Amino acid sequence: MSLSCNQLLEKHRQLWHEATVHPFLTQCQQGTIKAEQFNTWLVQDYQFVLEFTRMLARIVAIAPQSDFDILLSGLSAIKDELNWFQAKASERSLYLDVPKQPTCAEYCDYMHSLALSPYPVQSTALWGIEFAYNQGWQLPGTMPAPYSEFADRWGNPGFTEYVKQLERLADISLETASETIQEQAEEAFVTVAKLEKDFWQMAFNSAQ
Ligand code: HMH
Repeated sequence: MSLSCNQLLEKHRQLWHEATVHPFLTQCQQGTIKAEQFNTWLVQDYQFVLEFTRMLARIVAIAPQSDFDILLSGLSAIKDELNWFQAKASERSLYLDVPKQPTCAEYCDYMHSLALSPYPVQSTALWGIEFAYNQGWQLPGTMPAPYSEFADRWGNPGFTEYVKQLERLADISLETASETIQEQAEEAFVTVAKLEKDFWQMAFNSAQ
């Protein structure tokens, strides 16, 4: 029987909860997150997105042509996202060219290592990464300014639709994948979930 994204969510419900529900996000929603915590997240996530861009480009390089439309729309949206990060950092007088904290570096190294995995594994990881932010930023409910803009970036209907399309691509690729590759895809999903949780915790820990 073939594995699906939905099965992964059901099988690893607790882990997924920890990846998408965190005091960092709850405190954004309550307006009580400290500037130091939010700014740390912002600059580290910019570093993350730079590496994520490369990961997505490598996925395009091995994707079936039928997946190009969706993947290329994602790649094109990232161009806007990187510019947006630069604008947000500038508003906050933040310097973006910072060293990666160990957790961010670990996540970036992991994305790099995925290049060695077959398409169904990379496709599942891609969906997991995007779905984590799509859910994480939406689950707390309406956020106050200035956080509403961040919640909207990953929670807006267009992005939600994009993530659904990524789920479909991953599901289709898993349908014909061998059992070994399906196991690798599950491992990738679990790793992404753990790294997402660690990433929130990294930013949250930066408060004095
Ligand atoms: C840590 N995970 C992290 N950062 C992001 N920007 C996303 C997922 C969504 O692209």
